[in-house]
Amino acid sequence: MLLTTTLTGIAIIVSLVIAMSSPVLLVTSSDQQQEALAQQVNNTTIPITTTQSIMPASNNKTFYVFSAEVEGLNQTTTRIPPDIFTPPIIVINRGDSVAVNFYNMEQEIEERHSFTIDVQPYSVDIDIAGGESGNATFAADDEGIFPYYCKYHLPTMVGQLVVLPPTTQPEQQQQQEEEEHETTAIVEEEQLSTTEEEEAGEQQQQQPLTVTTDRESYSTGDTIVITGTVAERQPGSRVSITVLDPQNDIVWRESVTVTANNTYQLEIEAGQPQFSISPYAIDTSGTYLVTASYRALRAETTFGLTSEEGG
Ligand SMILES: [Cu+2]
Repeated sequence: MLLTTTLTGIAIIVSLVIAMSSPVLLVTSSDQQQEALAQQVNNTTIPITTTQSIMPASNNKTFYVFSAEVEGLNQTTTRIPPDIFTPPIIVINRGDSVAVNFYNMEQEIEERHSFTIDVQPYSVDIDIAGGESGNATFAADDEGIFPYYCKYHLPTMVGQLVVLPPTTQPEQQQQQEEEEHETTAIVEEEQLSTTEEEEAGEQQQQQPLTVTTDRESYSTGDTIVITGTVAERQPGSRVSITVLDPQNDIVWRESVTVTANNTYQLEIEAGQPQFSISPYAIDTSGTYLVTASYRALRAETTFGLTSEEGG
């Protein structure tokens, strides 16, 4: 008898939870059950608490991203690699804390893949061998669409990090926007009161990020040496370097490790593509733009190329 009573009690609590989440069920319940429900509601509030805690508001977003392959792609005729990301799109809100767990699904250890974001303010580089996994966490500080890519499988292995506005109430949002406008106004005032000379002096003292090439211009076959410095370094810090050709096509995209004395270096042979499948190389005459990205920082320089093929 005691056992039966206990079981009945559990059954009532279970049906109470179901009834609360579905008003239709409440309507179809028998009178007896409804009486029992009314008693339970008076006696305990446990099921109500349980129902509320099922959906906690959280700004922590965790994603699992995998390397994948398009089956049946003919690399020889298409001249593109079959490698892709799954998923190709990650959607978050500004203010979120994001964790990305990246899995290299290759069986061969030499088949590396990377999950790389190097558009400010984001700086992520999970670069792993076949069969490995790696992770990165970062705060979603800026709204917008930011590309993520694999350093080894452009142009196909790319994706988009979509950062939407925060999911706050309209009143809160308005307040935030007003605060942002005030901050912007103050910054503008400061910039106006600073003379160009003062700015130049400050930059020389503590350049947070620099980039330079060893020469101003090169010819086909020359080695282009890109070097630079960072002011603040942590073990494993990497600088991402992008080179745009005179037509604004990306001809090189690579990240390099910052050494213990806060410098970095990348050597590129003019005329050679970064990957055998890449349609672009530093091989047409004109001015090239070099951009170095490091955390939220960005630095630029240019160099010229005189193509021996007369291109
Ligand atoms: Cu890859």
